[in-house]
Amino acid sequence: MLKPIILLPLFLFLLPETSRAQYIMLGNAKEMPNGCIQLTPDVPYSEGIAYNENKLDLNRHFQIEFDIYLGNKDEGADGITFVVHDDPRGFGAFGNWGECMGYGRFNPNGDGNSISPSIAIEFDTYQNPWQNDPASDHVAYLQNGISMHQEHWNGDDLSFDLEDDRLHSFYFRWDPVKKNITVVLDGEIVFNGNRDLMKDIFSGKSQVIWGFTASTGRAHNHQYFCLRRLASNN
Ligand SMILES: [Ca+2]
Ligand SMILES: [Ca+2]
Repeated sequence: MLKPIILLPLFLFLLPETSRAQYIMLGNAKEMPNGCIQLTPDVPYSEGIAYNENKLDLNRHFQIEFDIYLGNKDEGADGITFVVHDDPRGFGAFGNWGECMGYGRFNPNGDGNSISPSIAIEFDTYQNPWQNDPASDHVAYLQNGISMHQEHWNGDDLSFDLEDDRLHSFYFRWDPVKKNITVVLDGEIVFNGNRDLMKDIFSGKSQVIWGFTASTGRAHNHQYFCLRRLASNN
């Protein structure tokens, strides 16, 4: 077990956009009475996306903390992605349904609809062999609308399950000096990697859109997210 991460003292300044009504929502996304944002209802073939109105600045440190809910049926689908993008469609960008979770495309080598340029963290609750998914639920780092991944995190547990009718705490941290991404789920590091996002992904741009995508297919689950904290060293 990895130890919980101690927050860096840099993250003292709360970003202003913490009120609930500042998401641009597509598809089946909508605000819930409790202030959380639903991405998909518990029905087949649903897709929902919610983007924060305020872009991120990749020149700054930031840490984005949310709770995510992935449903109450282990046989459900498909999962949620946290996405950071500069797609030419801007706040209207979306990817495919089902295993692509509203983010990616079915064929990694094809040019089907997907969100790009981008990075994403998927919280995947349904095994799709075409995307190289393990039998368990898992987390994976994705780039440029490609849902297929070579690596994943499931805690080395083939019974790892995120559809347990619970909120799961998650944070995404960006360090612009070290060019480092850290993702923590329920207190464990599930991704840590160095990427020069501005140079290698976003063609030098520092202002990028961020939010969440989700979808269902034949199998389905209620899926939503709730803000915990946004912090930046502005
Ligand atoms: Ca599951
Ligand atoms: Ca999947």
